[in-house]
Order: sequence, then C-alpha cells, then structure tokens
Amino acid sequence: MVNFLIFGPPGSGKGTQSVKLAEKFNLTHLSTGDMLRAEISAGTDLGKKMSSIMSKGELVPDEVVIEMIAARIDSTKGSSGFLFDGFPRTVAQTEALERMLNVRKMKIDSMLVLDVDHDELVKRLILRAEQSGRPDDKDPAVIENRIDVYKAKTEPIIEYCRQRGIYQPVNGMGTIDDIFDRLSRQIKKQL
Ligand code: B4P
Repeated sequence: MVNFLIFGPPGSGKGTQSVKLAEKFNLTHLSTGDMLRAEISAGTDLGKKMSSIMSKGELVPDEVVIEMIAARIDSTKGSSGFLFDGFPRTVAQTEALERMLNVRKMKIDSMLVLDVDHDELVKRLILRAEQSGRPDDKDPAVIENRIDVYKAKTEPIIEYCRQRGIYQPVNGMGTIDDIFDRLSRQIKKQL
C-alpha cells in the first residue's frame, strides 16, 4: 500500500482533486471534512456537537477525527493505498496517523501540498457557498478565520514532513484538469 496526504489551505482543491485521484489510482479516499458533514446531516449527537465548531471555522478536537480515521483504516480492503484529505490538520494528528500506520506496517509515503494564492482561495470558497450552501463558506470572516487557523495549526505539518523527506509541493493554481495532471505525475512516481 502506498499512502498519500493531500494537503493545502481551505479551498485549495483537496476534496475536488481527491475524488478524481482516488478513482484513477484505486486509492481509498478518506476525508475528515466529509465524515464530519455526514454526521451533521445524519443529526447524530457527535454531528450536533461538531456543527457549531465547524461553522466558526475552528478545528474539531483531535481525538474526534483520529477515532474516525482509525475506524476507516481497519474497515478498508482491496485498495492500492490511502489518500488522506484534510487529515491530519495538526502535528498531534500527524503523529497519531504515523502511529496508526506503523502498527499496521505502513507509513505516510508522500505529502502533496497544493499551493494557491490567498485571493484565489477566498474567491473559490465564496463561489462554493452559492452552490453548496456550506455555512463555513458563507461568511468572509469565517473564511479568513479558517485560513488563519490553517497557518497557525496546520501549516507546521509541512516542516514536520519536510524533515521526513516526503514533502512535495504542487502548483494548485489553474484549471482543475491542469492541477489533476500535476498531482497524477507525482503519484505515478511513487506507485
Ligand atoms: P474540509 O472539508 O477539509 O474542507 P476545505 O479545507 O474547506 O476544502 P478543500 O480544500 O477540500 O476544497 P475543495 O476541493 O472543496 O474542512 C471543513 C471543516 O471541517 C474544517 O474547517 C474543520 O472545521 C473541519 N475538519 C475537517 N477535517 C478536520 C481535522 N482533521 N481536524 C479538525 N477539524 C477538521 O475546493 C473548494 C472549492 O473550489 C470548490 O467549490 C471547488 O469546486 C473549487 N475549486 C477547486 N479547484 C478549483 C480550481 N482549480 N479552479 C477553480 N475552482 C476550483
């Protein structure tokens, strides 16, 4: 199994690209954002608790997402590897993921980081708000908070992965197809 992180600020296209990459390379796509939104739509107790945190653009507690991911890793069979989307988002989550993979004789093989300009991120998220109605996309102040939270809590993972030699920056500007080609080239090198 070859395991990838797809990484980048909110609106960088992680979710958009992950769906296409998972299909092309037979990877299991695990998105903590999608899992949390599924809990909210299903009206579970967990979803109710997480909904107010997410609508402010804050991160949900590490233990919530770590538990969700562990359950999915163990129930997955028959794929070529995992594509972790939006997870990890803190160094503590990264260390937890490494431990989970290590005990299962796996590792994080590559971290693909989408680089996108700040103004482009805001533009994409405002446009998505019109289409999806996601509460965390509607308010420009919440979008800015998500970008600030990314810089403070999530971006330090880049240095952590750089030291492990798995950091691979990818230009995330341009059309969805152009970015997909760039990411596909990086993934092919690892498979
Ligand atoms: P996520 O679901 O991970 O969402 P995201 O970071 O906002 O978006 P993504 O980068 O996937 O953007 P997308 O492809 O959709 O997180 C949501 C929230 O969940 C977080 O704020 C947090 O509260 C919580 N959460 C999730 N995981 C967590 C964790 N591990 N720990 C703690 N909390 C967690 O692209 C955005 C838009 O741009 C789309 O409309 C798309 O169509 C468009 N787009 C994409 N590529 C484009 C391109 N090349 N050109 C033009 N538009 C493009």
